[in-house]
Amino acid sequence: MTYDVIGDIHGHAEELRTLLRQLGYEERNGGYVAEGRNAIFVGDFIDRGPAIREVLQIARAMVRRNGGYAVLGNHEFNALCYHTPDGAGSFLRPHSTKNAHQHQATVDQLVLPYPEEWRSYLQWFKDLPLFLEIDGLRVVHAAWDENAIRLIRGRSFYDPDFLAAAATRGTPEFTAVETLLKGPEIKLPDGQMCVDKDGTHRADMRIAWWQSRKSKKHLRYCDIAVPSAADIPAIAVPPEVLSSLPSYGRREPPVIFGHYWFVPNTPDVLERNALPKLKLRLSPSRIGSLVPAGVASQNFFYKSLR
Ligand SMILES: [Mn+2]
Repeated sequence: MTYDVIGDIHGHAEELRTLLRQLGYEERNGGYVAEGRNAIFVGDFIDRGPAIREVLQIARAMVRRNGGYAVLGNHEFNALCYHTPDGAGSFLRPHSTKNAHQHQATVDQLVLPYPEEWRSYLQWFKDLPLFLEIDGLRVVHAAWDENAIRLIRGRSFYDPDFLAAAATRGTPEFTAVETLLKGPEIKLPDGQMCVDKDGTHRADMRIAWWQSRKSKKHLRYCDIAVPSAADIPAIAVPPEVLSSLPSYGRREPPVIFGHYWFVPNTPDVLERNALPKLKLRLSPSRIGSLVPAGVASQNFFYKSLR
């Protein structure tokens, strides 16, 4: 079986269709099929783009009828929380201006005009796993972390208590789900701030969890930040912080993830224009192609662990 891994689509159905056709898939039963091939979606189907409903129709059909795979993205998790009452007059994800803005395209295109259908997608999101292992390949939306996986293994968002715990900052469930779907972060030293891609000043930074840090005792904040930016301090990370960070060993199975926006030449990460290399580095029987889907600025990444 050849797997086609498809990254964060975010409502870009036209690009998704083009991509599937390019890969040799043909439309059938609302989804797409190709002999001897299967799609793996890494989550983030909704928000942003112009054709969110269509993306969900295609992806769900492919997973349900054609044996495709999908994991949950942080945008789907956020939507579940956004539309679930918290029992105290609000929702598990508050309807703040920022949260509403992030989810607006989905609300306009799907939640309001097709409420029944939208409810069926909320149910489907609950079916999606937070992590997957297929044929020696690992798949997760943002970060593979054994501690997080151990904690949530066997649990499902059909369980309202689990969903509520995962939406409540400070619980172990919140931390685990946050790590898998958004990736690990640490505080910058001495109250320093950095500016993220949206221009927001932040006191914490995302870390490159896919690094193997085994033999590296002395790393600076700028060495482990993702994306690396000029305003991340070149100060040594204290050993106790370093040892608490998730990392990914070189001997662990290949892991595929989406979510991140990388700058070109990020070390150890292959980007879309490195596709020919990828085929050399991973058996083609495992992965047919590794392709970005959706907006050009959000690429899909694969980390070779050899
Ligand atoms: Mn994401």
